[in-house]
Amino acid sequence: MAKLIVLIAGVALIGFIIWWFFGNHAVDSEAASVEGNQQTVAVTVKGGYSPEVIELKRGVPATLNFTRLDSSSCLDHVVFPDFGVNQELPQNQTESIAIDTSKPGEYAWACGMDMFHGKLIVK
Ligand SMILES: [Cu+2]
Repeated sequence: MAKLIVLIAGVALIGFIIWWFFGNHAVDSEAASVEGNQQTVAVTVKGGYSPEVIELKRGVPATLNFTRLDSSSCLDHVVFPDFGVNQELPQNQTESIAIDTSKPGEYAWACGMDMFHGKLIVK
């Protein structure tokens, strides 16, 4: 009986480890929720970007709401070179950034020093 419990606990632990490493955490990706003719995604800035990959629907006006919780000055700007955006992100405030979704493709964004990265996928 004790052996069985150990076995079950072991299997559960292995399952948890597999989920932890290979589950949804692996790529922190999110598709925008479309409401009417508008899509929005909330991005939390804390030691990086969450989600760091965002899928947008082509042709639907998109707004990204960045909220910086991180106190590091490294993350106090977010830059979208393809859209000519260099937005300041004051700590504990939400800044909205409008994204042009007319052209499908992949668009990278980064912090002001190009150390932390994220990606938009318009399709
Ligand atoms: Cu930085």
